[in-house]
Amino acid sequence: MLRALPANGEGRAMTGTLRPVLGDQLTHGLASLADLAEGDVVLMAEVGDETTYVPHHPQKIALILSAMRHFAAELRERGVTVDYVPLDDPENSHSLSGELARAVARHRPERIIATEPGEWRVWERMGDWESDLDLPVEIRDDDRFYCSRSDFAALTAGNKTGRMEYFYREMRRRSGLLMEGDGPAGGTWNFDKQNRKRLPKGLDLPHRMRFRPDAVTQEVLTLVADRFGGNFGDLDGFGWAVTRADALRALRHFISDALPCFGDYQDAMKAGEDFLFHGLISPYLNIGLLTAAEVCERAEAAWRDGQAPLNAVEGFVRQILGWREFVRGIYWTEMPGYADSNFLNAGRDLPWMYWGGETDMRCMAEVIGTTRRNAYAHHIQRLMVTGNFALLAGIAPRQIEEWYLAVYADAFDWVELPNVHGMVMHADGGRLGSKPYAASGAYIDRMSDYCGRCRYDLKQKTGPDACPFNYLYWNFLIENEDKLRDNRRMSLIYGNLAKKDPEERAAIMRSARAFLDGDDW
Ligand code: FAD
Ligand code: DLZ
Ligand code: SF4
Repeated sequence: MLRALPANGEGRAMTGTLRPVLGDQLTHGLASLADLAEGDVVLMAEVGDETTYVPHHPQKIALILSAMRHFAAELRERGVTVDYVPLDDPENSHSLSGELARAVARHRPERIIATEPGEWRVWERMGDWESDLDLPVEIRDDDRFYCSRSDFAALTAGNKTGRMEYFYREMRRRSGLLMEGDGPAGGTWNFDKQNRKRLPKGLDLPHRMRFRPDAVTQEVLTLVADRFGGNFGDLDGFGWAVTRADALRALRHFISDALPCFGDYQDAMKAGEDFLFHGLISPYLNIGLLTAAEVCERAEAAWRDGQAPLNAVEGFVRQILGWREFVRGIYWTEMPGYADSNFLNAGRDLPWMYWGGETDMRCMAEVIGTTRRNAYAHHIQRLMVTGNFALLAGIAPRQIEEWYLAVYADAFDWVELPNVHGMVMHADGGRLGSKPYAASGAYIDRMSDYCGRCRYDLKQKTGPDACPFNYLYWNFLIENEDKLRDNRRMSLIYGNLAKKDPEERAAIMRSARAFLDGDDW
């Protein structure tokens, strides 16, 4: 059991520096820990505000609290003084700022050094620390990313139309990853066209490494079950790594067993197979157990050693060096206004099926099922099933954003918000992606085996038995015609819509209205 230092700081010697470390900053090389000195204190606090700002999946809370406790123990083993405030400390103020103030009273430090947080909400509060605490506060850049916030702003300044692909190429040049001389390895920057295969029948899938909870994790699981057991999501079967050593094992296992096929089947979905060839490393990257640089470098080494093909390694590196860095840059350059935009004026309430309610749509049931079981779904499931549905049904951006932020173990505002608000909902009017990823049931059928046993008929376009994605797709295009018709990348689709006669359009809109106003979902 971890205990806080006594709350009464009277009579204590003045400490050098107080260094708060947040639950997603569990990296020994963290910028604010770089010059730890004798007499410094690291503060870590489990607080109610962070465990409840959305109804997090219980596995996400357990992962973070257990990883925090393990990280604190590792720091202590290295001789660092850690002041750790557990969730059930009766004196706990349950806010990060409150715990910092209490720790200042205990230790009377000369100054505070922190690393910038991953959320605007926390960043704003950090801005008040200096005046509230009457102490010098230094906030360091989070250098666990390839591209700092200021670098991104400079790189994309005056270039609002700058797209991920352009940014990614620049990051390849700057990092030297997958480069041959001045050009991309293999002669092309992007192997996406090779990376859209369906899973062939009978293909062997790798057995994925999961981790048995140790005594520390068991204690956290009991606490989480007790306090957050009513949140959406299963806690049984918790198998995430909670230490850097285990996260490194998971990474090695991914690179040897799954990375070689990652590219080919990156977009594929299969009922009952939750992980396929994906990395399962985003929670570790996002809380600091792994760094982006080591992950990309190890993947590149696998290609250079002939253990994985270039289309797989490039596809994987692009997700991290390209997308992950790009969405973070968008978040910090566009916040706080970014979250308020609602380009398509979407406003429907999030249906109960997202929180576990019954649905006859097999694809939705599959993706929400893996989310409940694992606090995980892979990218195409998030984008083209639950995300696509929210886009087509016109769900209010804030409600669907809250869902994504709550239910995935890897969800932090800086990465979740641009993916949902921008990539999925097009609520930013195209700042992140040039067009909405809207798709009918045909896409889901092409990339999965979900449709075969669905109660809805993929072949029917309208009517009570038709696949809802079919008419919702066209209805979405009709409803948003004014806003999307002039988008150059939508011209082909709007050309197809123009070919539909008034009767067909009316049937589409009738089916959509009947479905959306009904109680089938
Ligand atoms: P892999 O498929 O193995 O990919 C490798 C790594 O690439 C991931 O671990 C991740 O770090 C990175 N990556 C891939 N795509 C993206 C992306 N679009 N943005 C940022 N990083 C990416 N990722 C999060 O880390 N946190 C989120 O809250 C999150 N929310 C998302 C919400 C939606 C609607 C969508 C469409 C995507 C979201 N993603 C998010 C991106 C992506 O789905 C996850 O990173 C990925 O599924 C994590 O699983 P993996 O480690 O097996 O990834
Ligand atoms: C997500 C999370 C949770 C569930 N709990 C804590 C916590 O108890 N203490 C803490 O320091 N951090 C926690 N976090 C992570 C924070 O929410 C995260 O650091 C901020 O959102 C900034 O990214
Ligand atoms: Fe989903 Fe439509 Fe396929 Fe059913 S038929 S699984 S609703 S895409």
